Amino acid sequence: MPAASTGLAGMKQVPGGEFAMGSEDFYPEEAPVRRAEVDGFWIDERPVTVGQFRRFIKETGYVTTAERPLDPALFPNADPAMLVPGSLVFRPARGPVDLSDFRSWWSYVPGARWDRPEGPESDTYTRGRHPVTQVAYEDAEAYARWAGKALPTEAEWEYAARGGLDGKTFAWGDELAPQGQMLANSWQGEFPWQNLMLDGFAGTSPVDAFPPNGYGLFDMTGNVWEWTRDSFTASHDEKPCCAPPSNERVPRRIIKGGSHLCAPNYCLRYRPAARQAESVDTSTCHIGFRCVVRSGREAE
Ligand SMILES: [Ca+2]
Ligand SMILES: [Cu+2]
Repeated sequence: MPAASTGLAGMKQVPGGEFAMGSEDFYPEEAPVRRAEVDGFWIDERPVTVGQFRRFIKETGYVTTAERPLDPALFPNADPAMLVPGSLVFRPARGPVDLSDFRSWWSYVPGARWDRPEGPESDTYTRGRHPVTQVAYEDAEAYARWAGKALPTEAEWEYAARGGLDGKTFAWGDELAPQGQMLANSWQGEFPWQNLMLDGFAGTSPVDAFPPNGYGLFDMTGNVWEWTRDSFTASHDEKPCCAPPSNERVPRRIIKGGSHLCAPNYCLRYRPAARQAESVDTSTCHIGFRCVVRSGREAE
């Protein structure tokens, strides 16, 4: 079927099938490895970009979660002065810090939003081809609805990320950097202070900066975490992750793929099996999303 006329431009068809979901080699929340099955679907080749999101905002006037006032009931311990629209911004530490205290690198920045991801002084003029960030779950859902699409389930996302390579650690095989070549945007060096940028990027990267996986999908690993529609229900303790800890007063969804903040000394989540809980109202500078279309239905 002609993709452009059915709203499937920029998407790839992923055949249905069965695969080994999860991993037993890294973090407890990924285990056990189990057989999972997905029906065929279409998925965006790339994360939704700042440019695409800008078009959505222009056409709909949509106001993102980060631009709305906060509900004090959800943040009983917060300084009232901080209950103003804003979002979480990563700032590298000056040197080694206690990795159990995320406040050493996450700051709530009033005025940070999708087009000013680091706060009012920042902009996205040169980042139209970077993934949009500072989007909460509801914002991703609103975009998907507008585009006639939907958000992926975790199984769909992981199946797509594996690109047909069943049971491998990474989306491209079992080695992080084959022949020394970085194949995704993560963090090399000691998080959160020493960003060696062996992959060429300190923060986000253009959505086609790294080779696609076996299904022709870009950035299924690293760059930005991606929202899935599945709720996070595991009962294990949360292990340290580059994503800010979730607020348990708020429903949580699963994010996948890891980000430019995943580092060997802290968060080995640049893998298809990796997963993390995130509160639906949280937006940060390293969470974005991509959409799916199932059976052509969402695009009709
Ligand atoms: Ca990087
Ligand atoms: Cu991480």
